[in-house]
Amino acid sequence: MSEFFTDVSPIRYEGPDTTTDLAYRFYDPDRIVLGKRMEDQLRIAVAYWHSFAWPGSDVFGAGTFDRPWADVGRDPMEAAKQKADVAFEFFAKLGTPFFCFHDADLAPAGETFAESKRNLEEMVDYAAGHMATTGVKLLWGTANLFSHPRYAAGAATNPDPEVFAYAAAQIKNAIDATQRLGGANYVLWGGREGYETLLNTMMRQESEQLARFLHMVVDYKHSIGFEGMLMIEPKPQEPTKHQYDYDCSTVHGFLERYDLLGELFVNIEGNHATLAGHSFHHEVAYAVDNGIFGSIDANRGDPQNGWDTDQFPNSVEEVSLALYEVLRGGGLGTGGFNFDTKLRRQSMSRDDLFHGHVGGIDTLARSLLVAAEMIEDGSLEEARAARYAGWSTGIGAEIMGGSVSLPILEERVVAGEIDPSPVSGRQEQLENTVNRILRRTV
Ligand code: XUL
Ligand code: CO
Repeated sequence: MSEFFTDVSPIRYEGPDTTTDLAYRFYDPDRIVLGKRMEDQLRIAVAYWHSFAWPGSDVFGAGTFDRPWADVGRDPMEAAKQKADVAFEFFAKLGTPFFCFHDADLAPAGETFAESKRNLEEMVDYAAGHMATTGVKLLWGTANLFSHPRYAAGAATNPDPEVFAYAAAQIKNAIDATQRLGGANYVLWGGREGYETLLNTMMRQESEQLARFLHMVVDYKHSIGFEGMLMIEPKPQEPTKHQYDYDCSTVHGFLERYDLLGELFVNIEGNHATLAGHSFHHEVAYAVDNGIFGSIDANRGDPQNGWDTDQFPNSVEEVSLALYEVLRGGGLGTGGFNFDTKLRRQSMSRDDLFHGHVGGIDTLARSLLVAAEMIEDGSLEEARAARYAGWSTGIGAEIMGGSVSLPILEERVVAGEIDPSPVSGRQEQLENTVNRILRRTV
């Protein structure tokens, strides 16, 4: 097997002052942060699709990247094997512990479903071989239920039950592949589970179908003893005009409505949060506070574009705030940080893939150090707790305990026992605290 990234040696931690371009300045896997190795706090994964299956095409132009396995005319299984060789060379040189994949990234579709299944099984065995030699593990697997024309009107939410059935067969095999590779979790991104126009859409019917599909997935997971989390990845739109898994709060309501809470969690993507009009911080805080947090797709959007640009994360402040919430909630569990990131189309040198990941990984590492310092410093938490202190005693505790009614409260207000006075929210002071922690930590 010949080397593909001939100009790049394994990336090492060299510290903040190194002059080596492709080196980690902050990602030091063995460094202990809040009692755990940095590698185990972050659980970083590389996404197979954007980095190896996507040729750098966009809606206006063809692929620009140097990806010989994408050449038409190649034998599809030979090409898939070369792609896997290169992907695992990349994972091993980057030195990160995990990868993530869609069934369609790993193996080519065959002429029939049975042939596609055989291709996937063969490629899963092939990937298992690479995993054994490199020690790279699988953070999660997923099924591509959105690219093939049969899924143009959705998979589980398709008006045609035969498409639902086909998607069910496909997802079963993708879960089997994930289990066979020892995957820590399984993800469902509802790429086209939404609509283009309400004129042809029965929304209620489609939600019932989606719930049925998810119940079948949950039942199957239990029947085969798969122990990882099942996760939904919220996204508000793109490719469809409106997607049902709009954001964390919408997914939470859906899970509650269809009795799926505790079975499904969320995989939160930075750029999906901003597309939904939220901050990344908001989405993570919502999920952690409501017990549905699962994992993260690390990336960012471009403030001038309204679409999913999937850029490498580079804002330590943005990621620190999200990581602060994750750490407050007890850390990542079986989740991780998956680089669901695309190079820009002009980044066509082979080593650009390393530059993108190394910078993104150092951003996560710096953010972890900042978030850990926010926890250890404690002043943000103290201020938040102090703001709500009134709810644990006196009138606050009585209200939440359910022992007082509107008339009782009215009586007390009339009697002058209750006379609230506005208090400062201290926003600027808290923002300054964040900046001071950022500056003194990294
Ligand atoms: C699409 C997206 C997907 C999912 C996996 O926006 O984020 O790559 O992460 O299907
Ligand atoms: Co994603």
